[in-house]
Amino acid sequence: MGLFSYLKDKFSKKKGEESYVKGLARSRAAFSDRLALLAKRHAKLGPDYFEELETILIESDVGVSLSLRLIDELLEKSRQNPEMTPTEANEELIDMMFVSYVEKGGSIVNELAFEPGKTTVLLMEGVNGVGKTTSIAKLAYRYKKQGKKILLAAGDTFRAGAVEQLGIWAKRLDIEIVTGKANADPSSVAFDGAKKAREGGYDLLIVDTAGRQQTKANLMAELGKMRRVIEKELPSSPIESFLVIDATTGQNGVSQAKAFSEASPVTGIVITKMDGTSKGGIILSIRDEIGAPVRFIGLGEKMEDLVEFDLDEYLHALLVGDEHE
Ligand SMILES: Nc1nc2c(ncn2[C@@H]2O[C@H](COP(=O)(O)OP(=O)(O)OP(=O)(O)O)[C@@H](O)[C@H]2O)c(=O)[nH]1
Ligand SMILES: [Mg+2]
Repeated sequence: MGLFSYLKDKFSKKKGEESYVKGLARSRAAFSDRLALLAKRHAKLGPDYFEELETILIESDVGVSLSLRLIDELLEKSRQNPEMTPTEANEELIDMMFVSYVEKGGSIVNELAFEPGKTTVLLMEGVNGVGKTTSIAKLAYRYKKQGKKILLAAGDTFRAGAVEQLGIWAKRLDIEIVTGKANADPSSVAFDGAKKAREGGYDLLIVDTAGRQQTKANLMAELGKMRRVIEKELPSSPIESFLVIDATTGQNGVSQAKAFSEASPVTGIVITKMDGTSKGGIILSIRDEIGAPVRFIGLGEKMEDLVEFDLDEYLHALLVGDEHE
């Protein structure tokens, strides 16, 4: 049984996570509906079919290189099986998308790991405006609900208002926060946060970082320094760094993310604003270009609007939606 039928079957029995289906509604309309229409309009697989399919993939932000690889592979499969219909080809395509994600390897555990007696540190990185601070609030909310003792560090001292914005979230979530003065050295804030986390026995320290700096080199140097300060203060703590990417920025966001991941180690990706894009293929493209696993996705502005990434749920929501409800 192909993945498409498997997903349909699986989710018709167990209703898929609603937020996924809702959050990806625009992407589904742009991708799945177009695929279905394509299969309807073509009785046979031919050059027209493949050309249109390529356009759909690229327009859905699957990325040029992955799109071309998928098309090549599908062409090869259709040569081996000349009887293949467009509907079957579409189903093959979904299988191949699944494989392309999985074959990048790595852990599929998205949740942060906690070790007794240690503070897990999470650095949130990404260019300005992508949703770092909001995602920090969402993750803090998530782990607070799980009973974790959480500390925030307002390491974005570059942008006026950033400290205050995180402070508002901290208050709303009733979580402690460490702040520095405006234009303070972000590393000093990271240091204060790490020290307080160690002394206070916190389970999780989440550090906000600036998205903007005078130059990219400055930004990267700053992130490196923050990390070293934390490592020194919390030597045996697991440190994660999540790169936050705005789904609505498309391939531009992908190349920004690539530059970031080349300059500092990234252990996971958070893709925000999935609710605001019709180009849901960006998840596959990011995974293909950056390699790091997508750990969480943002589906709205509220603190509850963050879900753990799940490849099955994602593909289901993108392709099948709620037709079984
Ligand atoms: N629709 C939607 N909006 C989001 C999501 N995540 C963040 N936003 C919005 O995006 C805007 C920017 O979010 P911030 O969290 O301030 O982004 P940032 O990366 O911290 O920005 P800087 O601190 O300026 O670098 C805000 O208006 C958020 O409400 C999401 O998943 N969906
Ligand atoms: Mg911010």
